[in-house]
Amino acid sequence: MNKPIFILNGPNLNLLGQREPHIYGTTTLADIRERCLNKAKALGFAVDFRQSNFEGELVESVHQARTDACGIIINPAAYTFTSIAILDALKTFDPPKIELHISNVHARESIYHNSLISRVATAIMIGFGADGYELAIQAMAGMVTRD
Ligand code: CA2
Repeated sequence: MNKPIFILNGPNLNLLGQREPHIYGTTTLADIRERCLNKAKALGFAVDFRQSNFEGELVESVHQARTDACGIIINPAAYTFTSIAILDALKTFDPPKIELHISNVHARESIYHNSLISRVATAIMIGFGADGYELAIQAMAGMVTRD
């Protein structure tokens, strides 16, 4: 049995579906979690799905993933553009890591253009809305199985 895929979500994503539906859609994070569990199960994987508004907590999840996860899918939200701490933590995680954004960050204001996390991501999933999570799980399953 594979180790679980860690799916890590950054600040404010707990509010998904409640504000700015024109950008982030109407799906809640609880809905996304449910969809992720089902998608992973169908592919023979487990998922450990987390959200935190705290940078250090996300760093600690990455540290835990070093021993407990087969891969990381991370939507770092605003920390994408600011967090050298998360970048450094991800550098210590060798298996596949997918950076994910619900919205197409490149079509938005320039503050959303320069991802620090992309420097170390194995792959990037951007702009597919909530579906991006299931697409990333599919891609992750392929990468982990090939490795
Ligand atoms: O599109 C994404 O997934 C983002 O990572 C979301 C972040 C944003 O800073 C990134 O540039 C792109 C923001 C998440 C905020 O989530 C909210 C949810 C509901 C209402 C307001 C914000």
